[in-house]
Amino acid sequence: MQYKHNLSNFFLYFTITNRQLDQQPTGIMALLDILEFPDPRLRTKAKAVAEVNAGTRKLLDDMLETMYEAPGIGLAATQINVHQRIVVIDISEDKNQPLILINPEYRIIEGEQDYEEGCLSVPGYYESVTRAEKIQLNALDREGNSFEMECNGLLAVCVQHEIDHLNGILFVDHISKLKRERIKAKLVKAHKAELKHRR
Ligand code: QAP
Ligand code: CO
Repeated sequence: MQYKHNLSNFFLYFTITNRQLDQQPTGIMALLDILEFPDPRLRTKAKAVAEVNAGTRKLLDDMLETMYEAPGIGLAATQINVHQRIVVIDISEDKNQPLILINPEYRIIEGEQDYEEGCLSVPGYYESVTRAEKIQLNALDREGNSFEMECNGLLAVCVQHEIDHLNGILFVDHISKLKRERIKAKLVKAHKAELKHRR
C-alpha cells in the first residue's frame, strides 16, 4: 500500500485521538490511496474483523484522516483496498463526530427516501438513489464493544452506502445501466489521461 504522509493533519488529529484513547498506537497518521470505479478490487466482499486491536485502531485513524482530507462523509475499508468489515462516517457540520462501524449489520425498520449520492470512488458524479428511510444498526466500536442504534435521513443513507461497499456494491449499481456505463467510460478516459500525464 502506498502512503502519503501529511504532517499538518497529524498534529490536529493527534489531539483528538489522545482525548479519546488511553493509549494511541505508535506511528504517524497516513493518507491512503482510494480505489476508483471501475477498479475490480472494489467488487471484493470484505471479511469480518476477528479481533479489534491496535492495528485496527491505526487503520481507523488512517481511514478517518483520509476521509476528512478528501473531504468525504463516509469511507469503507474496501475503498482503500483493505477487505475487512470496517467503515468510518462523519456527517456532522464541524467534522468532529466520527462514527466507527466494525462488522456492521442493519435491518430495515421502515420507509423509503431518495438521496443524491456521490462516492469518493466515483469522483465527480452524483445520482439519485432510493434506500430505506429508517434502519436499526448493530456494530462494534473502536474498543471492540458492540452497540446498537437507530438511524434515519442522511445517516441511514450513508450507513447503507458504506455497508454496500463491504459487499462489493457501489451506488452506481443502483442506477440505470446506461448512466452507469456512461460514468464508467468517462472515468476510464480520465484514468488513462492521468496515467499519460504522469509519465
Ligand atoms: C457516501 O460519499 C454518501 O464525487 C459518502 O469529487 C454520499 O463522502 C452517502 C466526494 C452521499 C450519502 C450521501 C465525492 C468527494 C465524497 C466526490 C462521499 C468528490 C469528492 C463522497
Ligand atoms: Co462510496
